[in-house]
Amino acid sequence: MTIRAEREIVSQSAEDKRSISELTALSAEARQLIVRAVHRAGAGHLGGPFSATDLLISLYFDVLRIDPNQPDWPQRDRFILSKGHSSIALYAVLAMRGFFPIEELDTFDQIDSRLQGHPDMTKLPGLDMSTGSLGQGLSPGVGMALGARLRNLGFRTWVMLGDGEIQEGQVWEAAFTAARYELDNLIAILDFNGLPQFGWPQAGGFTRERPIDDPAAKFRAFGWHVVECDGHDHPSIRAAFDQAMVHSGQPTLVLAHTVKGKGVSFMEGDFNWHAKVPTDAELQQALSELNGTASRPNPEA
Ligand SMILES: Cc1ncc(C[n+]2csc(CCOP(=O)(O)OP(=O)(O)O)c2C)c(N)n1
Repeated sequence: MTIRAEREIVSQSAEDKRSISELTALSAEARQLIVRAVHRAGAGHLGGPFSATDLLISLYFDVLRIDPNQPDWPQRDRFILSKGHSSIALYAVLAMRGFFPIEELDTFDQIDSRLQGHPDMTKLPGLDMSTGSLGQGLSPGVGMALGARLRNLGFRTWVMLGDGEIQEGQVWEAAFTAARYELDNLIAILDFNGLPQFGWPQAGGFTRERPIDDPAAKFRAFGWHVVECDGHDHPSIRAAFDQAMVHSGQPTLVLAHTVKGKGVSFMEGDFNWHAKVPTDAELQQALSELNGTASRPNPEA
């Protein structure tokens, strides 16, 4: 028998809601912070963080019930970045949202930094799970959602997955369990950019890894409700999140169609930018492309 927790509307209050133009500007600002941090660190990922940026901005500035001044607030919505290699996107958004100073992004991936290449929840406030080994984030998400139900807490648990990541078998064990327990307080977001990393080496470089076929059908077959959106269009993202939040009796997958490297012309759709550090010239070009819509002026322009 399923005991459903008392549900309440857990999105942010009306005064916190942002306009589409504000969200778009925040996305551009986040991408600038991301590319600067990776360039400064001389390491990190860009393709996956850029495909996830708009989804993260929508969550943290428009949807999640969170309080940066109380990162351990028991009623907060939980968020797990299962594709943990995209940590710099989450760090940028957390910093912009006030969880820690934006200047701390300069320490990304340095020894003793709280901002490691993969998220470490024992170090950084605002993280609900440590991730990085792909395939492992949905399982604790199921546990959190079950815990919320058992304690009659109204929070939701959100988990972001990569399409390459869902080749991992553990994802499907968790997906099966979530549907079996009708966890409608669990929402997975698939950042479906269709470019995992790279395929097999061959003369002239790596082959492109074949994208996973029809993930919507697979999640539906496992008992999930599925909604699709354009993962770079804020109204589309928000509509999908709204649908996910009101659906009952099943967990929901938000299948977000995205572009790897989104926002910088020479990175878009090129798996070589999965984890590549821009040169000084590439950084400047990226910043100037992103600068047009950023909400704060670029200090390096
Ligand atoms: C278990 C595991 N195997 C391999 C890796 C190395 N790895 C890091 S990112 C990545 C590709 C992930 O592709 P995808 O999930 O599509 O992420 P995105 O394209 O959004 O960056 C791989 C294989 C890892 N982190 N964990």
